[in-house]
Amino acid sequence: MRSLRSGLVTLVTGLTALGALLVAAPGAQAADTPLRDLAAAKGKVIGSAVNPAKLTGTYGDIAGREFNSVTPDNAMKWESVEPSRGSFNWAPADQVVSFATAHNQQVRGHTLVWHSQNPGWLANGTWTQAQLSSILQDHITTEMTRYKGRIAAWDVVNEAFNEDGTYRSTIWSNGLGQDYIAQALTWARAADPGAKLYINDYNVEGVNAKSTALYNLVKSLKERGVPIDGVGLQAHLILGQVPSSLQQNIQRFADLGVDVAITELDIRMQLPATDAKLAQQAADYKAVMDACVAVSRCVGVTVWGFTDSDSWVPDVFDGYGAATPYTENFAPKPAYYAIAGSLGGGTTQPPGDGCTAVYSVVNQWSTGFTGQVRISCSGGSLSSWRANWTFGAGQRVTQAWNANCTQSGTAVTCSNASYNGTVPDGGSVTFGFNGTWSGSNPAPVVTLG
Ligand code: 9MR
Repeated sequence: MRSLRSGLVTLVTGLTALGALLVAAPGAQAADTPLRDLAAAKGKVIGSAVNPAKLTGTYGDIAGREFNSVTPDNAMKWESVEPSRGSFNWAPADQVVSFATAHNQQVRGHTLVWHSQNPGWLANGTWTQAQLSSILQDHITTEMTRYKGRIAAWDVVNEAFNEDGTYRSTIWSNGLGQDYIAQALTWARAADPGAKLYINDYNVEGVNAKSTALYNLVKSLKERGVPIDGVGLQAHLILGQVPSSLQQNIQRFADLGVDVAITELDIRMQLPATDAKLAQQAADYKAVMDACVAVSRCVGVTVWGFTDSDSWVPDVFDGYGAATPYTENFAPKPAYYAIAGSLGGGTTQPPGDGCTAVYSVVNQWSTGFTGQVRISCSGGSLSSWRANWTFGAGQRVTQAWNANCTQSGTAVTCSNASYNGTVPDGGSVTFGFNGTWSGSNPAPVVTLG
């Protein structure tokens, strides 16, 4: 048994009628070596989609520290950059590019030619083929020229195929014919010859009808001398369903002479997240990472948002979430350590590995509340513990039981009592306290240390 020296744990908000309970996060801090350093040592990219409005504070710190590539989640899409014709809004996209420059990161440009998130003026307009062609060429040229030299890779064409491998019916395929893809790539090369040009899609991670259609397209583009540098496998995956042919599929694209990138990785689960599901998710993340690491032309992996509070999944898949490597309170999840492990960092979860702390409010009245912290271990153990947190809204602890608690300013430290320092593997310890609050009573992030 070891004493837990450090460990970022957390959580809880979402009280069910003040009923309590909540999520557990792994009892650990980020591994010593940031993911980006591990990735760089392997010559790989580890990236995240980022929301430019959030790139400050803890979110910005993690984005800058852990990743060597960023992809704007929405800021470079057509509806974002040209909401009305001829009127451009580059500010959010600029923010991402400046952040990347400041943090010595690559940028993946996303995305130039898509059926979705196009501005109304474009989607609802009536265009001749010639007009549509010149609108598309202008768009590609304008956006790529603005960021020329600062974008490592562009998702030039996004989601061109149906699940059965036929071409998706879109404003582009309908208006310009299937060769819009070759035209777009050719215009893109002319606009920024230094950027790697990708075709990106989802449900093309394993060998299947859709990925085979993409394969055949890339093969024919290469044969025709159309500029194409890479294939993006989005990888919006479901827990326990990493395709077994992932590495084989990456390899067959690589063998065509193009790079491959995992561009939008997330692995969703039915909520609530449990330890077992988080362990499965870690194994799934590792499988994806390992497949990329194993193929030299797989340039790297980008996650589609790095925290669970920053993921598209809960908005789109009812009852699903927890798809990213960090909890919504920025605690690294087992998936984080799986990524680190695959990149050669070992699965170096700090002491206290397997121990989690859960903060909850069990009762609340006009000026006071009763709080509880439960420390549980599964796959680890503790011989002593200390739980630390900062109250964010002026709350104060007035009395505690089953722990010795002190508060200085906003900082609270609770250490074990003489009789409950031991938390065996598979066991748990709970302590409680009364406190005061006014205005709001948000749940703090708890650090075990
Ligand atoms: O993360 C994006 C989300 O905020 C948008 O609402 C959504 C709209 O389609 O697009 C999300 O990103 C998508 C990406 O651009 C292309 N592949 C699928 C991603 C998830 O929907």
